Amino acid sequence: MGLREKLEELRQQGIQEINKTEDLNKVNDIRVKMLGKKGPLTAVLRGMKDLSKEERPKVGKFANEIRDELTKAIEDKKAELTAARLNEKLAEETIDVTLPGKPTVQGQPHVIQQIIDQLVDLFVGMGYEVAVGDEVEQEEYNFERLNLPKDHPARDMQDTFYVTPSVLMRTQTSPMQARMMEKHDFSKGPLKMISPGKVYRRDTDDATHSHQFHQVEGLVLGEHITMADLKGTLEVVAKTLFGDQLEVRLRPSYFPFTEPSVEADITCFSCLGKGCAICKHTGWLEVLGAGMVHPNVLKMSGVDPDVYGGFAFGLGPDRFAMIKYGVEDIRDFYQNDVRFLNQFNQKG
Ligand code: FA5
Repeated sequence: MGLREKLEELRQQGIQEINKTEDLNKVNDIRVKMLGKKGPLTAVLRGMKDLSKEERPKVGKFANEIRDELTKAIEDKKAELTAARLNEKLAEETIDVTLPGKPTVQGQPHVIQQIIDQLVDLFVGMGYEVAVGDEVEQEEYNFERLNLPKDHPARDMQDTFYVTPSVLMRTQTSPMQARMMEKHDFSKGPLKMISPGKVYRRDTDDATHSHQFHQVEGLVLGEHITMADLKGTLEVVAKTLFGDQLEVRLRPSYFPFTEPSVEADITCFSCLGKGCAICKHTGWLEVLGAGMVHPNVLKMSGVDPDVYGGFAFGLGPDRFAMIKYGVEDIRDFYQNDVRFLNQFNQKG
């Protein structure tokens, strides 16, 4: 067989092999096999030295044409198979945009935080500033500065978690009274502040007591502020949160840092005043303590009690939430049961 025929045979064989392969890796093998240094085409070209001078350029030209043709066929095949592979992949990954989406679970503020937010809105609307204190507090601010010297029997009312002998988990938000009044400049007007936050007590947990709960402290100090202002303010709070259905009563009480002192009760939501286990058969639920700020407290924070005075209160948003939503056990707020908490989804 002459070189020409051999070349022609290689061409046909090559084209056939390329055409029938469906595997991208094999296309590369074919290229190496046909056109590589050890391949038949190179071998044929090596044999050209035995050809006559006239034949050599013709066969050489033919051989080059075949190499170009095979190279092109290989490149075309490669492109075809690459495109096919891509299309296959795209088809596999097709997204059905008509499928319903997965709903994103959206959280919401805790129900007690919702009550605090409502209270903050109400008081900010009445011109109060909001001050947030630390949950870890110095004993001095939590007790001494509130007219509760060491060994004062009233300390027993708030059994305390101590961190060090002089640092504790605050038992009330009242330390913020002292912290705010000691830095207030009365020449710029009265002090009106609320301070929401968590407090801690070694209380035995029951339906209305938790060892960790919330308070919102309120303090208004200035000239000519009376108990009537306190009563009016508390009535606005009760009306805003509970509407007109539930009654509020003020009852004389005792706090070392207020004189006179009161506690406010709201009609028990469960028995509507008849008496039940939740209200310990009194018909009322205690929601806050309040009073006119004691002169000693003012003096200790550098405020002249002969010129300035006013009222303070500390209310329990946990109890507010119980009353507003008819929750019979305060501990439910702290168990993180999403089924319970989702009932208070503001978005409905
Ligand atoms: C106080 O803590 C005073 N600091 C309140 C105060 C402030 C009086 C300013 C005068 C002037 P008392 O211990 O009563 O007071 O608590 C206030 C409110 O916190 C209670 O009315 C109640 O709503 C809530 N509370 C008290 N203990 C608990 C508890 N263990 N669990 C849930 N709520 C509680």
